[in-house]
Amino acid sequence: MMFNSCKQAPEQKTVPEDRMQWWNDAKFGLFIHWGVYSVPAGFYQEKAVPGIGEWIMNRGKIPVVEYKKYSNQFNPVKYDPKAWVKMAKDAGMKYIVITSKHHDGFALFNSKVTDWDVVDATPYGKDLLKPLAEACREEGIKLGFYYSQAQDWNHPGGAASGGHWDKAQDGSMDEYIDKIAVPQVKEILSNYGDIAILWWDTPTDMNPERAGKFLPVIAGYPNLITNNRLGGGIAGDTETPEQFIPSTGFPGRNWEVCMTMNDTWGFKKDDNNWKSTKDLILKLSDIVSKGGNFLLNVGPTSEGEIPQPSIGRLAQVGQWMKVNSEAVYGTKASPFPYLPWGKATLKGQKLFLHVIAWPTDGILKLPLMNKVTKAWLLASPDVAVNIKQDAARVEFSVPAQAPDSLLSIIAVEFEGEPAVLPVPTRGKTPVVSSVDTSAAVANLFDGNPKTSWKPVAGENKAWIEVDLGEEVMIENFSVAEPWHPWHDHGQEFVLQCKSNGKWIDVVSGKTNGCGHSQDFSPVKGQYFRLMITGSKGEVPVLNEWILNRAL
Ligand code: H79
Repeated sequence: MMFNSCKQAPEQKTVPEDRMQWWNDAKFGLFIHWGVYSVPAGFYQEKAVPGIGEWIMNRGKIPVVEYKKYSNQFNPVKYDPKAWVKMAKDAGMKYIVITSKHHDGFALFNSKVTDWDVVDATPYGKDLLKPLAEACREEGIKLGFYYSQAQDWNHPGGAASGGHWDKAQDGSMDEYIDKIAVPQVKEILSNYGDIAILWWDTPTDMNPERAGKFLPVIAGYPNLITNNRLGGGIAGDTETPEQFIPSTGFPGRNWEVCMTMNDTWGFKKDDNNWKSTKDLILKLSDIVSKGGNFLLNVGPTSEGEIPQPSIGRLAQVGQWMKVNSEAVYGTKASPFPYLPWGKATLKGQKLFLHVIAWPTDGILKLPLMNKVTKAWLLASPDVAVNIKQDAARVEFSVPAQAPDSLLSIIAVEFEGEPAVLPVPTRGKTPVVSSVDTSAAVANLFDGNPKTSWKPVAGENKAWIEVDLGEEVMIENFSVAEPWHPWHDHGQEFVLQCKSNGKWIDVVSGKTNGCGHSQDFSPVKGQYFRLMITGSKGEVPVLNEWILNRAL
């Protein structure tokens, strides 16, 4: 069998010129969160425990011995890994990442270093990863393992966000890493054939020394892709915005949005807050238009069934992908900072226009300055799309009706390198109410969403003013912010434009702390000002402030 292929000495392996190539082309993957938490499925002692299902042990402060009893009911007799892989493939997904061990410490594989695994602790008694690895290999789907390296609420010494709640959890974290985490990472990387991705999570209490213990292990797998969550200052290969789509991409970095289809990763029987198929397709479109990947989650039950609402939605996404996947796979980020009607992706001399708001007048405008040679609908390549263009833009005559009720794609062939007007705020030097020494104001306009500006301590309400150098018609405002959704760090803002020497409000609202993008009726102006109020009495923080041109 081919299961030994990873055991070769590292120097025998060939490293492709760009080991991220397949991952960058893939764009769409399936996340699977599966473990003992699917037994309580959101309920402890008949009471609903709020929050994400796989966190039930932590949020419900369930004692170790009691939580462990759930494993007696973890019996996934309906587990059909071939069907799971086929479901992912039919949805247009190119890779799968599954929780080999989540924060509850339970391993879905046969681990020699613990009894807290599917083989030793459940009536099912069989390794769950092996048949999945085989099915993936047969179908040409890449397989990755999620591994919770720091948090482990069952092995003594493992970290717990918020601290331990049971004496049984106490112990040395370094010993836990030496005796459990590092050996288990060796197991998952060597016992299941080629593993494409190792997905770390929540680096609670990690430090460079602890993180460093994993590095020699993963160094043995030069093709392995790892994310940025190991901790200890290790950057990894990918940025991992969780449960939100960043308002900009990450220049110079590979990135992947992971997201749930309802509100939980691990199965919860009362979570029916499913995103619509259309919403999922628009999210995929938004992500790929910014150059990222989409890792979309399912949470199987303890019987081994993926919830029907997930299966149904993935099948519908797959129908859409059958027609439109050319606009997804192997594409690069849109060259347009902003398009009022939708998104775009780029592949060589082709642009794909993801038209969310289909034009009611049959004319779609594109602010592209290159010569366009051809355009067609991906849904019906034979329908002629007429092209008219001047120096500043192209106009496409399209059918009155959108060809796809979910999201229609127009393919466009053009000559040369894409020539597009830059973001009007890029590289400008704003004037601000104040600047904290650690956070330069130029960071707002550098196109890098990882660097920030903030005012001096105590200035909860701050402002920023920019001179665009000339009058520009603006119809969208975006900011990048440093937080994740669960931080709940909304910031209030008012965008103003100077007109005849007076500041006039253009648009106001509140962000969610993960970035914000808002359209408004176009305003023409040279001077814009953003009033921003920090969340919960803190100073505001912004990573980018972008004004986008009207078409
Ligand atoms: O595996 C999934 C999540 O379990 C894990 N990452 C994804 C891929 C994750 N761990 N932490 N978080 C996500 C952030 C969420 C934190 C919260 Fe909480 C958990 C908010 C409420 C429960 C920790 C405990 C913070 C507040 C209370």
